Amino acid sequence: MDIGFRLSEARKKFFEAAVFGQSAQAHSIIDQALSRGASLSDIYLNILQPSQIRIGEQWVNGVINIAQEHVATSITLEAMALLRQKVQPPAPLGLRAIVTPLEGDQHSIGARFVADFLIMDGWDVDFLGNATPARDLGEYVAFRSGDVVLLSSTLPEFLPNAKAAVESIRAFGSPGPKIILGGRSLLLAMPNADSIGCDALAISVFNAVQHARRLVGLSARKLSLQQHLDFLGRRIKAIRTSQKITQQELGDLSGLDRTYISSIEHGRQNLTIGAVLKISIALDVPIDHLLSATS
Ligand code: B12
Repeated sequence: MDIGFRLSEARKKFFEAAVFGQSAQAHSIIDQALSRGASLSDIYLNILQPSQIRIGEQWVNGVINIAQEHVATSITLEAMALLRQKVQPPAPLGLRAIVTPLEGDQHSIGARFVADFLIMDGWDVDFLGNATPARDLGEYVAFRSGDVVLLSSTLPEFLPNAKAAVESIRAFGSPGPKIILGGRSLLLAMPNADSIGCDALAISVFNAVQHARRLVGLSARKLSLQQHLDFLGRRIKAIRTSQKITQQELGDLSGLDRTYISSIEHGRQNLTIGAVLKISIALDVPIDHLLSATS
């Protein structure tokens, strides 16, 4: 990537264009990032996702209103549609994945991310953009002979709908497709895969791809060290912010420097197992909760 180009600058500019409805400006920022060497994955995870999270923070704090959230979300969706046209998937796998938000959950962008990362991995993907009622989902999956179904859950209150979705899919015959449940709500409430009846739980898009491959008997694509560090950093940040503690407070609780915490969260620190352990104790989560999703 062009060393003069900074994803953080593109992120800031994209966010500002999106919340003010400047669609053409937002798209040219994405084009510029691409032309300066950013990968599709960089753009999704380091520009679009953080921009959506910032929208959520500003919306909750009353800095932007719901109309600005709507226009920004729609500009993000447009940017993703344009980026999808640039995907050059590897050889098609000949396998179909069906991706949908859970019934009741109106958040669809995370599901769209998962769908697009699967496309980049060579899957045929049916993306059901809206929260799909369990019964209709079961019928659709059977009709399309899906190999893997990925259910996306953002709000924990709709997690119980995962069980109904799984039962409906399984009712159409055995063994049926493999089913993966994932999304932001799993950071807040880790359900039991067996009681829901799904084959895997996962949080990141990389895990979505890895589990989907594993469940259909394909070898998992190895993640690079940088992808592991990026994921671990995002995971720590998500748990820290969900607990409403600052980087300084996490530093104090774990005995690590605030700047060190900041570089971990940005995926710039190749940290030791000892440091991961200190952070897991400070956040009061098991160490494998931080590491498992990266394995
Ligand atoms: C845009 C948005 C909306 C839009 C959604 C539009 C759309 N088409 O998606 C609208 C306006 C509809 C909306 C509504 C609501 N929202 Co809202 N929303 C957001 C916002 C700002 C962005 C969501 C987003 O696009 N994130 C970016 C994506 C890429 O991230 P992601 O979803 O986490 O997905 C990633 C991973 O989770 C993972 N993943 C996702 N799915 C899957 C699936 C599998 C299988 C796997 C492996 C991985 C995986 O991969 C993705 C890439 O890394 C978030 C803020 C935030 N922090 O996310 C709030 C947020 C999620 N919303 C929130 C709330 C409270 C609501 C409402 C209840 C508000 C209200 N009072 O009405 C309603 C709920 C309506 C409903 N029934 O669902 C809260 C949730 C709080 C909580 N309890 O967790 C948030 C966090 C805002 C906040 N800070 O309070 N929202």
